Amino acid sequence: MPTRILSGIRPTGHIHLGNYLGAIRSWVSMIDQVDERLFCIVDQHALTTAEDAKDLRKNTLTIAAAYIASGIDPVKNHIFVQSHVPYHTELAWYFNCITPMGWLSRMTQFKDKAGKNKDQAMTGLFVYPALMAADILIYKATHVPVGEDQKQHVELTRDIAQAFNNYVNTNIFPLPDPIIKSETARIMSLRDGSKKMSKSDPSDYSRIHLLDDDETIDLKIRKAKTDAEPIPGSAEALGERLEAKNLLSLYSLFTQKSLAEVCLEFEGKQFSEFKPKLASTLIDHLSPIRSTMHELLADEASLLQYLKKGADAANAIACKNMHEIRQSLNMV
Ligand code: AQP
Repeated sequence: MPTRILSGIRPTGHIHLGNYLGAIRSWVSMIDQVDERLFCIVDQHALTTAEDAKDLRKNTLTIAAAYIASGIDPVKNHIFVQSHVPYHTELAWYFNCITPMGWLSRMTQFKDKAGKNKDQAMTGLFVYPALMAADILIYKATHVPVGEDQKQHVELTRDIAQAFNNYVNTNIFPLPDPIIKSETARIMSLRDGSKKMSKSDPSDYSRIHLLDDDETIDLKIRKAKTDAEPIPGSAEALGERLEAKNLLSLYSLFTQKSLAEVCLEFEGKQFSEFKPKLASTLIDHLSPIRSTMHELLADEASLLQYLKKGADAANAIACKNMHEIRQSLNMV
């Protein structure tokens, strides 16, 4: 069977280093190993949390620019906006009809985002994993590269695919495999090493945005939380020093050195000495991406053209699959 990957990012705020390392950079690394690649900007998912829906247009275009600037060629890959392919929401409805509420109630993201008062949570937030399953299965994607936080949703997608196959008594959908790279699975907040870096964290200092200028990157790294201990000579000796481990891991990810090598390189040094090195490494890597993003965003017509090309290709695949799905459901 040909391999096809699908993944996406919600346009809910400032795209950050966690999205870049956990998602985009890992997609780029697998482009040559997969037959077909679809990269979506999942704008309909942004509507599940109302406060994130403002600036939807700007955020959608910024994520498209981030994909391209990070090395996803819009000619060889399909980059598109979820709402430009209406088959996603159609398939999500069919999935809603065969997905027990108990499965959705178990999703930890729903529990986290709905908070204590679940009765007041919106239906869209509750059924969002069924739409995510549709995003993946409408293309019969075989692999889904994601960060650790999305693993549970990909596992649910497999359950939904199997339930649908059983319902129509045909193996219409493949059971997609999550691809999670352990080194980048969870990039942590710069303010609290026990929390993942996230767009919804109220503190801008908790994350590096892909559009941050050099001075801001430098400032955020200088202000990043650490401890008073010197850097140890081995990764094991970092123990529970979560913030220290996060910063050293970031350096390791951008220098292609192992965490053990980084610890040896800086053994006995204070973080005040390490932080400028980390900041300049990040700036060297991120500033060309930022410049390209600005160029792409300044030429909106070309960016929209790329998204149209991606949506046309995605619609063609989805239309063919939807025909088969409707037939399997005995629709006229
Ligand atoms: N901190 C992270 N480390 C590694 N990977 C991450 N991802 C997100 N944060 C990290 C991965 O980025 C992809 C797209 O994420 P998303 O925007 O669709 O949803 P999210 O996981 O909810 O991201 P945020 O930043 O935390 O958004 P908010 O705050 O709006 O909920 C996914 O593959 C995700 O794993």
